[in-house]
Amino acid sequence: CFDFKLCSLRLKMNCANSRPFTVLVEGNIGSGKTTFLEHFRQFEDITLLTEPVEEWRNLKGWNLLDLMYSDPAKWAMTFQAYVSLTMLEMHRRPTSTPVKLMERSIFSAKYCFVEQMKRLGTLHPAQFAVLDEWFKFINTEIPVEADLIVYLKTTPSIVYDRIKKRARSEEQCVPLSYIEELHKLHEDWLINRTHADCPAPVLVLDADLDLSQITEEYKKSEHQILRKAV
Ligand code: DGT
Repeated sequence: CFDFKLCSLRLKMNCANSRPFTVLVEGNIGSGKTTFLEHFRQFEDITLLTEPVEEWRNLKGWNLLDLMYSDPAKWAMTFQAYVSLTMLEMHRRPTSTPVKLMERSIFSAKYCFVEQMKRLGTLHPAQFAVLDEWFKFINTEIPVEADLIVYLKTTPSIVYDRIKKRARSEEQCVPLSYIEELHKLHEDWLINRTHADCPAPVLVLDADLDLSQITEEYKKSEHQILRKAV
């Protein structure tokens, strides 16, 4: 298909430019992004960059994730500013391998989470405007490369149950409606393409499957992520 040919072309160009083939792993909260990255640990020549949640939970002793969920109107801006910084650092981190797999991106932070906070009113329009200007500056002035997006598509009620089961303390107050809205924002960005800017072709996987079946689903992405595509 067209997307696959585009990926192969990008991979060949990357080899010539010696920058890694960069894959962004996206999906709702609890869609299994970390498990997906872990699946690729068995392969050589891949750098796995998991999301810096632990940094968000402990910045000089402050749990910004908890502050954001406990009092979003007060802390959303601070949290989002730090998310942007840590994400940008991951995008720019040099890697010595030909493939780089990254959990989330500055794009999902902007198109899903910041958009959600704007709609909910937890970000004041002026705060949104500042984050928007930062995003535009980064997007035009700092190279943020992406060659493929893997979208772990899920049903909101299924990930909601997973979130309840894993019981991350900060997320206990997250209602199903929040997950449903976040799902729509991922769909708008990656499937309906409502933003002009989707940085790479999108491969959609069924991430509703349970752990006993998910490995087969993940395998469908191997040929596009590993160098078999060259
Ligand atoms: P996984 O492996 O798919 O279960 O991934 P999660 O759920 O551990 O990771 P993720 O990125 O979906 O979410 C981690 C937590 O951080 C979750 O409570 C949502 C929150 N989060 C992640 N990125 C952002 C962001 O840009 N803004 C806001 N407000 N929250 C974010």
